[in-house]
Formats: sequence, structure tokens, C-alpha cells
Amino acid sequence: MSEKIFVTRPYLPPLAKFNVYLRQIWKTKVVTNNGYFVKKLEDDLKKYFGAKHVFFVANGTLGLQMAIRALGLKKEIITTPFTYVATADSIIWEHAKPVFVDIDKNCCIDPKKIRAKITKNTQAILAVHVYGYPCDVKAIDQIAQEFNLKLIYDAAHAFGVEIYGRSIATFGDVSVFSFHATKPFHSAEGGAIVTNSNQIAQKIYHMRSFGQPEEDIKSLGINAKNSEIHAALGLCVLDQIETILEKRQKICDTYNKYLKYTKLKNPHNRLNFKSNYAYYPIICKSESQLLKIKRSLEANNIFPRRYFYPSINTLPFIKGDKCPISESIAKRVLCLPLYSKLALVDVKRISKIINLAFRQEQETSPHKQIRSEGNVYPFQEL
Ligand code: T4K
Repeated sequence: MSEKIFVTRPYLPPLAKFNVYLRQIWKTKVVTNNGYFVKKLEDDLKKYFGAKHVFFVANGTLGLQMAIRALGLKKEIITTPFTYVATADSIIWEHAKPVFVDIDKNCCIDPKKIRAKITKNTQAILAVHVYGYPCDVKAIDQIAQEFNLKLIYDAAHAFGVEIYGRSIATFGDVSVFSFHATKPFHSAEGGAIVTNSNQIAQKIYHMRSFGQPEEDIKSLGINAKNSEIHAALGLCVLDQIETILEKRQKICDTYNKYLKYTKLKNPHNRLNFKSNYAYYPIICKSESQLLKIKRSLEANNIFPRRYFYPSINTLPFIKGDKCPISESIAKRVLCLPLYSKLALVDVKRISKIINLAFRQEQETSPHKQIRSEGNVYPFQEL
């Protein structure tokens, strides 16, 4: 049996390179609390994003929570159900209420459906650039301005993405990234809060470090700092990011070439934006077809993941309004292995297994069932 292939693997720099950073940390004995490497990573990221303020934090979830708190949000926040649970968790953890709006063909929140969900209690929109596909930022920004709502982007998947010639990090009041090991850019654990607002930045600066970033305690805070060791790893990955993204692009191109059924191909190269090739989702015709494909891959030691299942509005501890498109897609979407060291021969092999399973399932399934479950395709018109 061939070696296991996982949905992702972190890019790891050569140990000798990482050791150079570690030696310096050992020498100075500064391992945390806003040391040299944390500041350097933040400065490098400011340049990379073209943004005024970047805060390196312990993880993306805490980043979202701090953004919600810094904006003073305690009532209703309009968000998407098609995301990782951390998005809604952050809202609820901060004692605000998520109000779910269904998704568009791009798997992101549908701006056309937002207005109908705005009430007198709505304070903000928290949109997610799912899979690194940018939300319709122009339309969402217009709604936020019209109704005087705060706008947070969960950019956990979107490091390196650009749209309209700008980094995705520069839209909205605040953008929050995850630097978890499963992301194309990572620092093992970590995240970043990005904003161009001095006022928000001041609040985050205090909040991140117990409300006591220097000697005086200025406000209520939390410990969301990250360490010198994490920052050092981040710096080692950051100077390789273009190569990492190029390799990921080749893998996506190879899937696009060998996956036979057009509905399975994803839109990285068809949308008008600079992609980071973060995920390769395929949308099956039915959940039974997805399970068949998943089983066929697993029998070959290949482990895709059901990102994102279930639709968050259906979780028993959340119970949001119905979102039929998100609920349908969540049952049928499967993310294929994608990481810079994945061999192209393996991508071809994975595609062949999927093509076979897809065809066999199509031949054996009652036509009616496939039609009734498969009438919603976010990618179909792209
Ligand atoms: N918003 C959104 C939209 C998000 O997707 C996330 C997180 C957040 C906010 C919050 O950001 P953080 O607080 O996490 O910074 C992962 C990640 O833990 C999570 O960061 C991510 N999104 C979510 C979508 O997925 P799992 O449960 O898939 O990880 P795991 O451990 O099953 O790993 C998947 C595969 O990756 C493994 O089968 C093998 C490989 N792997 C994983 C790790 C951790 C490695 O080879 N090495 C590793 O160290 O959660």
C-alpha cells in the first residue's frame, strides 16, 4: 500500500534555516512578549498586505473574538453558515448573535440576501472568504455603508489573495487571518488581525496583552500574544510564500486537467482574482456520491476532508434560520489533498480514482435522486 496522503501537510522550512532563528532566540533569551521576531513578522506582513496595522496573535479564533470586542458588537451579526465553526463560535463566545445569510455561487455570503436579514439590532457583517475565494467585497461594503454596519472579514483561508489589485486584507474595518499549520502560510499556530483604523488598532494593541501592553493597565484584556518561536517559523515560511503558492497552483491545474467531469473542477483560474490555491473543493451531485468517492479514496490511503460540513446553522447548539444552498453544498462538498509537496503523479492518480467512482455512482444511482439533490451548483456559472 502506498504512503498515506492527507488533505494537507504544512510546508516546513529546512531545519538548518529555522535553527539560525532559534540560535538567536537562545542567545537573547527573549521567547515571548513582543520580541524582535514578532515585531519583524508584523512589519513584513504590513508590507506584504499593504496595510497600516498588523497584530500577530495566538490563533485566528482569538483574532475574530478580539475584532468583535474591539468593534463593540453585542447584538446581531450577519454571517455565513458555510464556514468552519470557529466563525460562529467567535460571535457566540462574545455574547453576540449570528444571523445566517445563505451563500452565492462562489460559496461566500450572498450580498443579495443580506438586506432582508437586517433588523434594528444588526450591528455588523462578518463575511468569510471561503476557500480563499473573495466575497463580493464591493456589494458587501456598499450595504455596510448604507446601514452603518461594521464589517469584519474572516480571511482565515485567504492569505496571499488579491482582488482589484489590492490585498484581500485591506477590505472592511478589520480582516482576520489564521496561520494554523493547515494553511498555505502558517506559523504552526497563530493568526493576524489587520486594520487600517488607528482607533481599532489601539484597542487591539491593549487587548492582546492583558490590557497592559506596557507598564500601565489600560483596559480589560486577554492573553492573545504569540511567541518568538512561532514568529520565527512564520518568517521562514513567509520568504517562501511565492514558491509555495506556485506549487499549489500547479496541483490545482493538474486536478483541473485530469478530473473528467466539469462540475468537479474548481474555479481558481476562472475567477478574476489572484488566488492562493488554498483548497481544492469538489461538489458532488449527492451526499451518497460524495461518500462513495471518499470511501474509494480512503481505500487507497488518500484522506480528503469534508470542509465544511455540516452547514453551521444546523448545529444543535446554534439553530439558525434555514439556508438551503449552504445546507445542500455542505452535504456534497469534499476537499481534495493539496499541499506544496504533493507529487503531480499522485494528483493524477487521485483524479482517476474520483473519475471512476463518479462514473460508477452515476451509473448505479436512481436518476431522480441525483437530480433532486444536485440542483444547486455554486461554481456552475463561473
Ligand atoms: N475561520 C475559518 C473560516 C477557519 O477555517 C478557521 C480555522 C478559523 C476561523 C480559526 O482559525 P484558527 O483559530 O484555527 O487559527 C483545521 C484547523 O485546525 C483550523 O485552523 C481550520 N480553520 C480548519 C478548517 O481546519 P482540522 O480539524 O482539519 O485539522 P487536522 O488536525 O485534522 O488536520 C488536517 C490534516 O492536516 C491532517 O489529516 C494531517 C495534516 N496535518 C495537520 C496538522 C495540524 C499535518 O500534517 N500536520 C499538522 O500539524 O482543523
